[in-house]
Formats: sequence, C-alpha cells, structure tokens
Amino acid sequence: MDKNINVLLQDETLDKELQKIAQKVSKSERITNDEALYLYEKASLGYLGVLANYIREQKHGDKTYFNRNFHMEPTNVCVYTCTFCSYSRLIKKRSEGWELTHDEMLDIVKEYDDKPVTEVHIVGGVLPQYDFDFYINLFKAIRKHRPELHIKGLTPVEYHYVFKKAKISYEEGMKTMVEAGLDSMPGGGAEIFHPEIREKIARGKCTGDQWLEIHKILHNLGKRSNATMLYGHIEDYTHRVDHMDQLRKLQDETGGFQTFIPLKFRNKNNELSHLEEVSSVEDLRNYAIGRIYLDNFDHIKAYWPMIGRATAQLSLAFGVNDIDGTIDDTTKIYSMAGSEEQSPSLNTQQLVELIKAVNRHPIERDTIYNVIQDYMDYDFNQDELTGYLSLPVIQ
Ligand code: V47
Ligand code: SF4
Repeated sequence: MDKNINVLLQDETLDKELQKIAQKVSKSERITNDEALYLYEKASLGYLGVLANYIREQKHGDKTYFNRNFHMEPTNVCVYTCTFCSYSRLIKKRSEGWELTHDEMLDIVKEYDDKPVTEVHIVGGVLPQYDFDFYINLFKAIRKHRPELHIKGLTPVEYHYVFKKAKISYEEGMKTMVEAGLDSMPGGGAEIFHPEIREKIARGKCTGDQWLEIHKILHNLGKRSNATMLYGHIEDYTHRVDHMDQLRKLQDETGGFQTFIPLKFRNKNNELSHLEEVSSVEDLRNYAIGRIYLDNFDHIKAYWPMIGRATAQLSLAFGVNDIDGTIDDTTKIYSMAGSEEQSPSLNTQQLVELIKAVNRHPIERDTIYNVIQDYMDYDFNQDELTGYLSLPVIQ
C-alpha cells in the first residue's frame, strides 16, 4: 500500500471522522454525501491530496492523458442570460458577436485537414437559426468530409432547445443526431443542478433533470459523455455534493460518463463580477474531493485553459489524470471570463513537457480514451506524426 496513505491511517492525532474516511478509501469503499460534505468543511489540502492521489495511482499509476483537438463555436450570441457567462453577447448586443454559417463552420474543419487532430469540440450560444436541421446537416457534412474526426458536439442546453422547437422527443432527437455523426457529448451546461442555484445563475435553460435525462438517452444509445460542475460562485458545499450525487447515481445506472471536469468560476466581464474567485487551494481541494467521491468515474480532468498551466500541473497530485487538449486557441469562453490563458494553445511537445515536468507519464488519447501514443520516451526530433497526417480527408 502507498506509504503516504499508510502514514495517514496510522496518524492517531487525526480527527476520527477523517480517519474513518481514510479507512474507507484505502479499502476502495464508497463515501457518503455526509462524508463528502465533511471533507469540504474540515479536510486539509494535504490530507485530501494523499487520498485523491492514492485513488489516482490505483486507477492510472502516473499516466496522464491529453488529446489533440480544436473547438468550433458557431456563435457567441445567446437567447439565454446566464449570470456567470462572459462570453455571450446576448441578443441586445448582437452586433458585437459572431454567427457562423454552415459553410464557414465547414471551412474551419477544412483548415485542420493537414493537422493531426482527432476531435472537434462544438459548443456555443443558443440561437433560433441553429436548429435541428442545421446541426444534423453540420454533423453529416463533417462526417462526410473527415470520417475519422470524432465529433464531440453540443450540450443538453442546445439539444433541449432545438428538440423543443422541432417538437420532437429527446429520444428521437438524440437518435437522429447520432445517425448524423454525433460521437459523444461534452460536459458543458451542467453548472449546478440544484434548482435553488440554477434558477439564479442559468434561468430558462434546461433543468438539471433534463440535463441528466439527455445524457442518459445518449448513454443508452451506446455513446459516451463528460460531466462538468461550475463551482466557486454562489453555491455552497451542499450544492456541490448534491451535484456530484446526481452524477454518481446516473453513472451507477449507465456507466456512460468518462470524465468529471470541475470548472472554476472566472469573474471577468459578467454579471457575477462582484464575486471573488476561489483560491487555487480551493481548486485543488475540489479536484481531490471529486476524485474521492466519484468512485465510479474513470477520469478527472483539469481544463488547463481555465485554471492555467501551473495549477493544472499541481492538480496531477490531487486526483487529476487528464488535462484535455491542444485546443489551438480555438475557444474564447475562458479568455473572455478572465482566465490566466488569454490565447490558449499548446503544441504536443509543450503538453508532453508540462506533464513530464511533474514526473507524470504523458499519453495521447482519443476522445474515448483509446491510447494513440505513449510519449514517455518519445523523441520529438525524429520524423513524427506521418500516421496522423494521413487521416482520411474525402473532400
Ligand atoms: O457550461 C461559462 C462554463 C462551460 C464561465 O467535456 C464558465 O471535454 C467559468 O463544458 N467561468 C462550457 N466557467 C465548457 C465545457 C467544457 C470545456 C472543456 C472540456 C469539456 C469536455 C467541456 O463553460 C459552460 C460553463 O459551465 N463557463 N462561463 C465562467 N465565467
Ligand atoms: Fe448562453 Fe451558454 Fe452563456 Fe448561458 S452559458 S448565456 S447558455 S452561451
């Protein structure tokens, strides 16, 4: 057994409740909601790090995953008015926003034709012209153009809106999206499920139950998805535990979630700018508690464009085993909200070095965690990547 957890287990000065939780973790037993709340309220960063790192290493050793992807954001104009959102130019400021057409979006995909990316992540604002047919045609066109590019597309926020407008059920809608080319769903739009908070920060968009229902339907169609939690604004610890409880329950039912991604609230240029951001210590505590509580999730992801490279590196000792992708400066959601990374882009070598610098083992994965390349002993001077450059491009 890991010597750090052994030291904790033998520490007689440790609070009894924390001792009990450490015992449970050492035996791979699930912790309760009350215990998770206790961790949020009472546990030190050092204690949480030992437990979360123990679980991380049991599950993955030193392996740390990343992927090569780009983001496409059809629009930053939105019919909704989420108070934490710095990105949306809303309907009344429409002239400051962008609204891409089908052809413009396909042109973005074509810009990556000779690049070794394996995934396109599509997410953005909600507008009436981006309807059911728009997305179906977009997915089909991407699939036709580059059949092997994984489409990780949209969230229950968009799906709920377009299905309602098209007057079709979630089941029929998701089935049609999958037939058109949707491979998986990103974790966005989850925010905080609890209605007391959701009503205040994300009024009008899909409810927590609807978010979970759409993920469940996708899982039942044999596809995978991610889950996020937006923390560090007006929620309290009970809301975070409630959020993770609902994710853990659905995961027990379907097993369809791959990754949990805590998203730290950033406070620039939005209606919640008066709130102070939580500290990096709180970020690390939150990753660790996510890792300890969500025993049925394989992966915990730190999204480096959001928290910055240094905290992402630290998070690898607090339960995190994935740091997302190269993203190539293709998302504006976080830079507009004041994240450390104003032009987030890392090439593969930089991502690999970031991971190796904290003694972890870099592995490139595809979206569903198939290993593409082990970079532990990789020589970047050799003639590389030819395998990727030949990804089939049809048009
Ligand atoms: O749902 C918006 C968040 C999310 C702010 O699945 C903000 O691999 C902090 O979900 N401060 C969308 N967060 C992005 C997302 C995501 C990102 C990377 C990877 C994956 C994945 C999913 O961004 C929104 C919202 O929770 N967000 N504004 C803000 N001011
Ligand atoms: Fe629209 Fe998403 Fe921003 Fe909410 S978070 S206003 S749904 S773009």
